[in-house]
Amino acid sequence: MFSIIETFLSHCEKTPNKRCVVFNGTVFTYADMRAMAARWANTLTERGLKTGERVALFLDNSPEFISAYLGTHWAGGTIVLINTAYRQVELNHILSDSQPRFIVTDAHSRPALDNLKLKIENLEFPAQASPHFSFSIFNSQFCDSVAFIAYTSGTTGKAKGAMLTHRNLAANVASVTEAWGWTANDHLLLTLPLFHVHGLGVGVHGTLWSGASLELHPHFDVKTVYGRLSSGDFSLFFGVPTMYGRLLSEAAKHAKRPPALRLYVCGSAALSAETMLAFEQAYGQRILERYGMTETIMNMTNPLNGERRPGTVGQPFPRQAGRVVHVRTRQPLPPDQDGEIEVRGANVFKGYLNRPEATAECFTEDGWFKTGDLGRVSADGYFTITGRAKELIISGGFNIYPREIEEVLAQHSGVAEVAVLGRPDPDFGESVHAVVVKNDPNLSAEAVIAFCKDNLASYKKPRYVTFVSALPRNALGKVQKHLISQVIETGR
Ligand code: MCA
Ligand code: AMP
Repeated sequence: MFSIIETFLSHCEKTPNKRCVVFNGTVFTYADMRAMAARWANTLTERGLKTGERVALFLDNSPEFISAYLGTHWAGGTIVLINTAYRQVELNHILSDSQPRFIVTDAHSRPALDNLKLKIENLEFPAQASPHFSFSIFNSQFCDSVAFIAYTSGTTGKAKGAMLTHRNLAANVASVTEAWGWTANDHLLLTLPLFHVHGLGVGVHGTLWSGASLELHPHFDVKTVYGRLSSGDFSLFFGVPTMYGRLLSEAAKHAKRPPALRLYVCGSAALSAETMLAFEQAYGQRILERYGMTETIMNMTNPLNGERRPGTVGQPFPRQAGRVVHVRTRQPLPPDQDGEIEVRGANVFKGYLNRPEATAECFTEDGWFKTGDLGRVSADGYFTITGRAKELIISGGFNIYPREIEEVLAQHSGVAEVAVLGRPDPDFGESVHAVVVKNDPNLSAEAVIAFCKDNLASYKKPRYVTFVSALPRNALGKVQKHLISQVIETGR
């Protein structure tokens, strides 16, 4: 099995003049992207990057993100993905845990790094790769080395670095491109951030694997996206439910619907059956919903041809398996019974960086990965996600761990106690609600929100803050979050 970088390079040989990435109206062909990737590989190697050493990307969407990613792999390095919204708390943790040899950033994102105590040396970027440049680091061990580390949390509040090997990525992209009939003729409109697995592991990998092309946007802007979809240039669009909700509202403002795409795909959070059916009315096409995770990339999909069943995430991708087990006995359950979803396949990650116990805990003895998602499977094999065993808020497709916000807010001198929970939100699906017991009678909701924003990524800040006199606790002193809504209602 070949890696993403090897497959990309073979497309560069065969179709050098084909468009690969379009950004801000500029077309980068496969040959252009190869030259850019080569410059990165060359620079990193000349600067002493050794096989297996880490390069962190702290970059927004751009062709440079993709070329630095490919160049690092070409030089034998491992990528560390970092959301550019992250601030001091997240950055300190990720950088000290992953110890990258280099961090690649730009003028826009760099100020967040300047607050950290890092020894920064600016890297001169050569105009082009040296003429003697020739890399061929690929060997039999390459596919089992770590391609990227992406941070994702468990219930502990501290993010863990999920390590995915080149083999994991290749196995999954082969399954995804097969299931969705992705070919070199496809052109994808990609507005998802590349520092998470949806944008990178599905959008970019699928494109490079198929020898296809993508138009990359720095950000999802609904008016721009609607305009671009109306151009008829695209065959594929991938988004999170928030994006589809906004596209629905946008369509209501226009008399004419955009021309048909080959495929609209949705994931990262649950797509309501209502949005799915309303989208079909407005755009004339049924969205294909699929289910993934950072640790496994893509797990399940509704079919390309066949019934796309609203409210379900479909069936395992080719060469992957899924099952539902009892949450305590861990025994497989018959159809239609609720339990925890487990998955298996060559796509499943190698483990969490520096955390052998957490890695051991998330696998069964016979090698199934415990997703922490609750659900059931129908007699004809369609999986439905019904809830989560892990404590997690998914807001607009971004994962937010209540524990991380609680830990930050607990450090505020005006906060005596705090519990953070998800609250339904029409735009983001769920949003963050902080329930606070004050130490300081003058503490305001605005101060609570500002304190979060100073320390964490802005999207994690509470959208709602409620002050209460006490939090409900059980006999062991554990906060009982399911009772908090009653506390809020009675104001006790
Ligand atoms: C932005 N803001 C948010 C969110 N996004 N607040 C809560 N939830 C969010 N998701 C806040 C910003 O912090 C900022 O606050 C303000 O909104 C405006 O920022 P802007 O970026 O302009 O926001 P937006 O246009 O509303 O962004 C919405 C979005 C974005 C386009 C839906 O959240 C997004 O790109 N989501 C995709 C996430 C994703 O790729 N997830 C995949 C994870 P302030 O102004 O106060 O600073 S991978 C995964 O889940 C697995 C593998 C899978 O299955 O795919
Ligand atoms: P992440 O850790 O960012 O990779 O997020 C993965 C989580 O997103 C999964 O464990 C699910 O809880 C959730 N998720 C992804 N796709 C879907 C979907 N189609 N429906 C419901 N939840 C989803």
